[in-house]
Amino acid sequence: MQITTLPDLGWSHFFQSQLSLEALAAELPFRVTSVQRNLIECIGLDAQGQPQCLSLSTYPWRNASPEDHPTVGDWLMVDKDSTPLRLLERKTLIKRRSAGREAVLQLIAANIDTLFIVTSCNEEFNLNRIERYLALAAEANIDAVVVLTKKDLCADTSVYVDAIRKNYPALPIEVVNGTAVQDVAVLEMWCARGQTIALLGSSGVGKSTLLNSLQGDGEQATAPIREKDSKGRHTTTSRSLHRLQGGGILLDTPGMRELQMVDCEEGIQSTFADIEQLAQQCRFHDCEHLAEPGCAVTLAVQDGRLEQRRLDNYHKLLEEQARNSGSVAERRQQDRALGRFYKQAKASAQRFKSRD
Ligand SMILES: Nc1nc2c(ncn2[C@@H]2O[C@H](COP(=O)(O)OP(=O)(O)OP(=O)(O)O)[C@@H](O)[C@H]2O)c(=O)[nH]1
Ligand SMILES: [Mg+2]
Ligand SMILES: [Zn+2]
Repeated sequence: MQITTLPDLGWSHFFQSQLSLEALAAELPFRVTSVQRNLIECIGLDAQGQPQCLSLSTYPWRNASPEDHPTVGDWLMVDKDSTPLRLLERKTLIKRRSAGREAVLQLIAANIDTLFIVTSCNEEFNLNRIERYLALAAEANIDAVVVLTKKDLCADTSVYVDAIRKNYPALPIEVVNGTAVQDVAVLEMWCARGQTIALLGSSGVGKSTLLNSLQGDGEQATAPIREKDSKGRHTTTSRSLHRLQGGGILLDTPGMRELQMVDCEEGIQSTFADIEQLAQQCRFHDCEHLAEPGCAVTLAVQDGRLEQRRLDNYHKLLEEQARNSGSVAERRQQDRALGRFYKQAKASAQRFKSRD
């Protein structure tokens, strides 16, 4: 598909308004399409307005905190010699605590307009996981759509739809056979020109299959899931942006084993707004909804208005985000202190040298 203008890549007034007249004359915006360990791929228009891909091996602010590093979906300003200058302010940002022991932030994507939460009508389906993704979207202020795949392999998809609808009556849910081009057409209303959509979901749910069907002639690799437990084989291994037939931009992601919440308190609170509302009727204003007398939340569980599973997940996600936010903040401080130490060491080495 031809790229002739920046809105074809998702450019909008939000980004344009961050540029001075001088910047508009001297710099060019490029959209980050993939980030490998030491290589950032971007796409934009050159000074003549022709599409151009850039591969950047470095950028001047490499030592900045993790949140300031380029991630897929970012807009990067470069000068006429293709030297990266700075990132534009993001409209939205999806992040997690990185997998592994180190308490560091990992950016998943920037400037996403709609999140497709992909899950399938089989054993993979899990309400706790859907709530986790919903909280992530809510925190980032991104509209979410649940895409239920593999309807062709399921006798009754209404069980899955009803389970979600029960707590989220207004949430868009689309049930599709991801391998059928005519079926995924229901998703096109979110995929118009200028829109950026991200796919999130476990390995094997059919994210890359959706991409291929939405592209018409997509070539993203896909692979069958394991028969015994419906688990995927982690076929996609990195995040990448793709242009769709309808004009939108789609981010395919690898199925993540672990999507640990960080800095996500408000997102969790709005995802569990029913619990937050019940909590206002608890006898104690600092009620933790565990075993306190006069707790309106546990009462709702007892009389069947609230699922115990949902309350447990609410507690779990809040605890997890508090723990991760604390350790990530601590790590941030340590990094800053280390940064200051290096700076001082460098300055005194220079002073020492200039005395020679
Ligand atoms: N019958 C049927 N098969 C599907 C559907 N969606 C995906 N598949 C199949 O499921 C398998 C896994 O699909 P992928 O698209 O590779 O899954 P993924 O989510 O990209 O997985 P990772 O890249 O590992 O994260 C492939 O064999 C697809 O053909 C569907 O709606 N119906
Ligand atoms: Mg894939
Ligand atoms: Zn309570």
